[in-house]
Amino acid sequence: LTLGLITTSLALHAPSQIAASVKKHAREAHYQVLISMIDEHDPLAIQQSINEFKSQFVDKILINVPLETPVAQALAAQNNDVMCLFLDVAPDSGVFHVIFDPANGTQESVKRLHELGHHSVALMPGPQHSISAQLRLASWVTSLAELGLTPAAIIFGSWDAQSGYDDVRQLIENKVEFSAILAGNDQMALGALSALNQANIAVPAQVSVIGYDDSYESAFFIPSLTTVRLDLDAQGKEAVARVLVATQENRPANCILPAEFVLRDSIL
Ligand code: IPT
Repeated sequence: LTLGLITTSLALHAPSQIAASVKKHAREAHYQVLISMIDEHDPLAIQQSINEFKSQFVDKILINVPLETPVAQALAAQNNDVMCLFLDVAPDSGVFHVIFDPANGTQESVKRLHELGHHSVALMPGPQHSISAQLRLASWVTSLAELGLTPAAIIFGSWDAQSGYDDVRQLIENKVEFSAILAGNDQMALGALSALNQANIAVPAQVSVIGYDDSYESAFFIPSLTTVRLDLDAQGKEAVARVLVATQENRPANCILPAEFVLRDSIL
């Protein structure tokens, strides 16, 4: 009994935690997991991995690769002889999925900053090619607009600490005025904290920072990081449970997990 997992780089926070969760919950159901790690920009690589799984008679496949709706729909349609469940697609994609709500934690982050009196918020989403980064960005922008605000700046990153560091250096260099930063994930927020510290900008006294993910380390950043929690173990568990019982005739409902705001010391 084997389950397939197609994932982007396991060096990143979420993919590694999701893989660990999938392994654990699959084992409890007496399934082993075959992992195929691919380059995230390449839909052909996903199809190749699916073909390899098929040739090994693996017919239940979890796909944790950021996919825009047309690509996800095409993959699902081309592979209707196996059961594919998607972990990084838009809520309205129409494909079988277990994902996080891209709006509730992002809305709450903007609301909290506004309540604290912030009007100049710089947005540092993850990579532009990631559907989740796009959806989080869209939700920040909409939430700001509802309060009559426009972002002080938008600079994309690449999920890693270096990109958060580089983004803040760029804001400073371009003399952008900002009193708060919304980062695409906690690793980027860590890089941002480091660049702010180096520029003698105090967090949270001068600039507030909010991350996303709630990685295990985030409570130990200096200052401890306010963020949005993704329960990645719950995502793996729900995904395994759903894909294992799914048949072409009887597919369980999709699942949208909440992304919860976590208040710590990095905002004021
Ligand atoms: C998303 C994480 O929030 C981000 O930090 C990064 O690890 C990314 O995954 C990698 O693709 S969470 C994902 C389930 C949308």
